[in-house]
Amino acid sequence: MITINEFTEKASEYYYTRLSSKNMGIALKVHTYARRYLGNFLFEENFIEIPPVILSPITDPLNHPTLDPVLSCYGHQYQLTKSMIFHKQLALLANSKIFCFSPNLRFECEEKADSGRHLFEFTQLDLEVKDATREDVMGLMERMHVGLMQYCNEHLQNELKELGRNLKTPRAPFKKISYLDAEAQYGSDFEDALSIDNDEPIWLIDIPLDAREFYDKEDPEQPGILLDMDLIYPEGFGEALSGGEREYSHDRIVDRINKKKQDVEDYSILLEMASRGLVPSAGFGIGIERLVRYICGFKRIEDAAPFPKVPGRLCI
Ligand code: ASN
Repeated sequence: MITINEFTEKASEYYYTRLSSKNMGIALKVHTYARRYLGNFLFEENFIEIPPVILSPITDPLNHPTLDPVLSCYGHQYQLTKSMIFHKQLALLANSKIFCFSPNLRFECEEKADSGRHLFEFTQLDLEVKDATREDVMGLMERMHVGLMQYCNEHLQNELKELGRNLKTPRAPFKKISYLDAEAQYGSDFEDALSIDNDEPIWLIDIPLDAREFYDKEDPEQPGILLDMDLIYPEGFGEALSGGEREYSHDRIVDRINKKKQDVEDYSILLEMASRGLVPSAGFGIGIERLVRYICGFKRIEDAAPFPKVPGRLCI
């Protein structure tokens, strides 16, 4: 364990050098342009922006273990948001298309730092659409992504040149591969191989039930397979987003929580709301720092954030 004095000395040099570098100036400009483009795009599509939720008794259980930070407030237990999945579903009672630039905290294991694409605090653009299918939101993402690449090439020409980045604008529709086909082709650790092997973004679809959380909808035509998807960036940059159609009926949600061997008690508020009636929907979340890293062509995600939270490290 590093002492606070050692940390202060090392950290001040690290942050001073990075923050005053030319690349950080460019990364923050790319961040600004990307957020502005995405927000405007969704505004034009009649989406309503909802404010982020930081603390709640319910948050995304995720499908992999992370340390659960719990905070006691006014005698109640709150968690820090890992994703706003449930709040998105609930917000659809107010408006039929919603989005949020949502700060998330996921205390991942230290080894995740090696991937170059994990931070334990990050922002995702999380959106959800009432009565939409998976294909509807995939189409929305394709239009938004293609538009953003064009926008960056048009407005950030000098910055991309300075970084030596040749940012390709892909053509929609993007290729699709099912989870089981990807596994058969590349082995169980297929995400990197799939990303390296493609020079345009590629959809990973039909993820098996045990590989994802309980809230993604099971395909009635393929039991055990979910109506969900990831988008994988090309050139080895890995996962860009994940999303899907959602379970919204009380009994289906209970069944899926039980299948995951999770505790229905932990989701009593969600279940109570579901018994009053939730709406069918589909949506996804795009990691913003990963997006900035991709646009800039950086090797590591730290370079895409001014105050990156690297798993296992003390960060400011
Ligand atoms: N935001 C993702 C979704 O909409 C969930 C996640 O971040 N795990 O499916």
